[in-house]
Amino acid sequence: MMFRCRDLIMVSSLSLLQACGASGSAPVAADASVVDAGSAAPLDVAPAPVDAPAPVDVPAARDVPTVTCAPGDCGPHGHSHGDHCDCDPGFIERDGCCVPPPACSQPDDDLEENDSAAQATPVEGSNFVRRDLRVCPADLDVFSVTLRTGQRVQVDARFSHADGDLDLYLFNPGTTNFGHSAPVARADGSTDNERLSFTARRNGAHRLVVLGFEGAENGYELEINVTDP
Ligand SMILES: [Ca+2]
Ligand SMILES: [Ca+2]
Repeated sequence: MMFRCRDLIMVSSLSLLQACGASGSAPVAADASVVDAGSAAPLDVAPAPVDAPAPVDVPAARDVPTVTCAPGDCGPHGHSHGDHCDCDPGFIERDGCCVPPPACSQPDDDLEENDSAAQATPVEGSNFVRRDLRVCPADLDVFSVTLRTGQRVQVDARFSHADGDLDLYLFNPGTTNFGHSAPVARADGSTDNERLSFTARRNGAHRLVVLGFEGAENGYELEINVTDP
């Protein structure tokens, strides 16, 4: 069997190394193709093993139960209402079925819990501004804006639509079931920010609802201005 000296880089046989003069007395004729194992790292040697990366803790996936809906019935967590599902609190509509929402990606804002008419955050004064608010999936933000007949309210919600589609709805005083009541004003576009304006026709605490479309989540800034006629 014939060996070339560079083949020896791949083996560890002492006899073969000696045959090529690696430790013998007779020099080996220069050969540009031969790698000198004694002075340079052979190119074919496998790289030193790298320490395996330390395991990383991965949060357990949220355990969302499967919900099955027959066509048109919205499933066990809601019921059909016109062309949409009226889902129970804490559920969102997906393809005609009320299902549990995904988890919020960030902590909610410090006005929580303000998810219902009874829990509404009161808006004081003629100019109200908050810059650190968040709508979590299936979690309304409700504000109470007391108006006198003829007063005008303008509501601005500022956010990036690409991060989550938020919408605004304003309801008459006394409204508690937002899913079954028609708003007196709404702003539900599909671009950045929403603006809603309304002139009160009744005295009382109007309810402003900030809602993520189909369970959308997003942070937002809210400004409410009330002006006299
Ligand atoms: Ca919130
Ligand atoms: Ca919107």
